[in-house]
Amino acid sequence: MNSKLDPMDLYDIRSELSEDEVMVKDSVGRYVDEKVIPLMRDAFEQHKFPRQLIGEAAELGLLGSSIDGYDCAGLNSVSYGLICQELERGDSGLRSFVSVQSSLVMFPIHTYGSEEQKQRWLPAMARGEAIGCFGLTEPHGGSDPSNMKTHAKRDGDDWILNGSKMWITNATIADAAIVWARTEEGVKGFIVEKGMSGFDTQEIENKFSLRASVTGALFFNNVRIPEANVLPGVSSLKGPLSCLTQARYGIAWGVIGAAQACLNEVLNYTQDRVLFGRPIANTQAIQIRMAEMSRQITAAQLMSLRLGRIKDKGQLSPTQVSLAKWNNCRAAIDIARDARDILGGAGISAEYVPIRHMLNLESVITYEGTETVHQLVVGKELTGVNAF
Ligand code: TGC
Ligand code: FAD
Repeated sequence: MNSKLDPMDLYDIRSELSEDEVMVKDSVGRYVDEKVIPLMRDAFEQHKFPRQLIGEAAELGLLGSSIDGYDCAGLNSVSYGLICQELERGDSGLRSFVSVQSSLVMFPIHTYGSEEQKQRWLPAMARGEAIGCFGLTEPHGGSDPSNMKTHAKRDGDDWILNGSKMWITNATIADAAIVWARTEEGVKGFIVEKGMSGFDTQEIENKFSLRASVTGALFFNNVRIPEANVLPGVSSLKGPLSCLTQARYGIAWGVIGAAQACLNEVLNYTQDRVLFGRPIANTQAIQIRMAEMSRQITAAQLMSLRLGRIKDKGQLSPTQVSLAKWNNCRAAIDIARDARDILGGAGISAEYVPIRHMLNLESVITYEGTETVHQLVVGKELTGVNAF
């Protein structure tokens, strides 16, 4: 590569990072290059989440990394973003695992849980000894969680939970599911433990996307939940939606990694692919397409860094997260699809990364709020009118 600038970082975002943030980025980046990337092609083809990565991610302090105390690393939000970016450069499936464990399971326990719940779950989850999942989406429509049917009723000191959740990352491997249910006192979060009577899970097979990630359904048939397993700190939809804000923030960073992996692949490939007597990298059309990828990646990097700094100041608005989740997922999926095309027929082979990232990004642009949901969140902010 002849570029004097770093082709993955044309605006030198690295120079805007603190020493600690650079250290996090580099150590996770090395881990991904050495241990993750060599596994992901097979994992994707075999439709298996490589569970050996859980212990390694835990050892690196990547699980619940933003939490202070409880054996967690206590890193800032920019560091969490960089972790997501590096992991997703490997595969969206691994980033998904870390997003769910950190933002959707440990975050609500830390933010809304009792001290006893925090002591019981957070250190074990940080060590990767306990795995969590997050149940919000239901089979009849995930975009509108206010229409949830899953419900719980008090019965003496316990609650009785009924209903089902669909499309749940980690569903069948989780020791604890944070399940959001309607109650007479508002929407509450329940810690449903593996093995509780009436609680069942089922894996969703034959996915063409996020194949290196476990996705499943959760079923609750009169599951008796003790009061000690109810998150005491929240009784409204704000509870689950605030978790989504954390996870969406990480995704906005994460997809940059997937896009970088695709750009890197075509930068190399087009130097060696000789057509009509010259490498295709020397043609105007290919250069414009790769320049376009670089433009989109740079814009996404700037957006994410700014978002992270706002978040670290405690001034983040969910609308700002929606804008970045929308923008960056759209950029990444467009880049992955175009990279696939630049590889020609080779682009459909798992030997090259774009098709795997492209297929993964179909999930990433859908989960944590579809593109339309985020567009309407921004529209509502601009106009004051709720158009959902
Ligand atoms: P709305 O009336 O707007 O809000 C209800 C209350 O919640 C507050 N709120 C938020 N708080 C924090 N973060 C957010 N993003 C928030 N959005 C809303 C809001 O201020 C209000 O508070 P209060 O105090 O006034 O009561 O609620 P709505 O029912 O109109 O919903 C709006 C809408 C459509 C944006 C929301 O339902 C939505 O975001 N829908 C999309 C659902 C979604 O994203 N599901 C994701 C499921 S989890 C997942 O996909 C994991 S993938 C994991 C992986 O593998 O990485
Ligand atoms: P729907 O809500 O039925 O949407 C269908 C279409 O309608 C979409 O195109 C949507 O944009 C559009 N639409 C919706 N509202 C409007 C409107 N007002 N105007 C115009 N168009 C509209 N959920 C969890 O709770 N936990 C998890 O761990 C989790 N992991 C996931 C992992 C994977 C691999 C996938 C694919 C999904 C996961 N989800 C999870 C679910 C995910 O959040 C939902 O798929 C997503 O929120 C969309 O819900 P839906 O699939 O029911 O689509």
